[in-house]
Amino acid sequence: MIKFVTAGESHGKGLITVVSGFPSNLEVSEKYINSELRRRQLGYGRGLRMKIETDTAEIFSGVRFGKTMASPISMLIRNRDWENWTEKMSVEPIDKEIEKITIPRPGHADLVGSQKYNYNDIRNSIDRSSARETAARVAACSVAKRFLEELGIHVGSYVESIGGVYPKDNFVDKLFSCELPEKFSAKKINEAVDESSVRVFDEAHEKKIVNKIKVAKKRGDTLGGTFFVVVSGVPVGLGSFIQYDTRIEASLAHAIMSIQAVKGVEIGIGFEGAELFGSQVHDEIILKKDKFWRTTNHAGGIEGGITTGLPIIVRGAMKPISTLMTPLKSIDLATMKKVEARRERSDFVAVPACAVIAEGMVAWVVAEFVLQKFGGDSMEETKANYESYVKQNFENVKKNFKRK
Ligand code: EPS
Repeated sequence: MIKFVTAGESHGKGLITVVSGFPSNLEVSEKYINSELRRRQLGYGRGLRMKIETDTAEIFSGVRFGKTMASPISMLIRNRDWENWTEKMSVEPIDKEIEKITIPRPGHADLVGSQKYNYNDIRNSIDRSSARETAARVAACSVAKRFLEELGIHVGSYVESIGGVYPKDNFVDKLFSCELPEKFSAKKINEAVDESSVRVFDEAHEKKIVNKIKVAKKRGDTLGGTFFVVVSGVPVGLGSFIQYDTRIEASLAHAIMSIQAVKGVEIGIGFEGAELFGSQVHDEIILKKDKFWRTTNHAGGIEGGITTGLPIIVRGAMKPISTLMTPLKSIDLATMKKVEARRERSDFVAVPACAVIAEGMVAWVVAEFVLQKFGGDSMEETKANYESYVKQNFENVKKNFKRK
């Protein structure tokens, strides 16, 4: 099965990821991965670090003449900022006195990390818990995204709200209709919102959000928001109700919740469904040419832990970044006295980046379930298995249930 690990500190030499389990003969390029990395770096409201870095992945292994060899793919993203941290983040012990960080920021991993790992310097908590790690994730997940594209499965994402600023036109209804309007097909979503400084559809909404971010900046404050991830071209039958850990929405929720600062996730209409009658929630079954379809997609493309063939729709909520320029109260661990939390260079808003990361994580989960179901050591084998299943699925149901 596919796996990835990441390594690296935010202000260390760089980030590394090792990706294994993908079939051979999948076309992968640094150019493709780097364009995903670029998307993660953008967004109005990011801090100065993004001006220092131009994240690029160097493929170290696993790819030859532009195609995977089925061997582990390893990648390195160097931290340009490292040159400013060679002493503070030195691998070897150094003679010089390095100032220790002793004041934890509320909401960050600073305190709990230090309590758990017996650190004597909060820097150790900061550097690995930082969302800088997501650069390595995006690199790893872009292999999954590339893999899915070969099967006609596309993943897109957009920002729904930042700091409670939602679009005037509530197109969420359209998102949950049975046929995604062209605007909401995964590919189109990215084409449309990647142009926007906050990854939203319309300019009026973008302006309102930018103004809200300006207010946050002025206050020395930060903002969170909500985002959607949409997967189109999904086959019926990924995931299963057989065990708790085989349900695809459980894995999707895990993937989204694993992203730094994410505090909520919904599949389909999620929490809204809890307030409605069953008749208002469930998607009626209809026939559409040679497949089963639904009149709506409130289920977000998943019933009984299994994909229905309609687009997968996942919504996530990111809390505001916890580094505040107008700090909250904290305790100095060196004196145990009440103090203001530490200020540190950071982002004011990172919801647009979070949506891109979520897109990658969702692609990873879908690729995982595709490979579990269809297997294959080479792309040719995976594609052949996939295509024969997709072709036969509807006919099999008809054959199995036909009255004699
Ligand atoms: C990030 C790099 C970090 C932050 C951000 C994400 O850079 P630095 O801490 O050096 O300014 O911009 O991380 C956080 C907000 C956090 O709380 O850790 C990145 O590459 O995405």
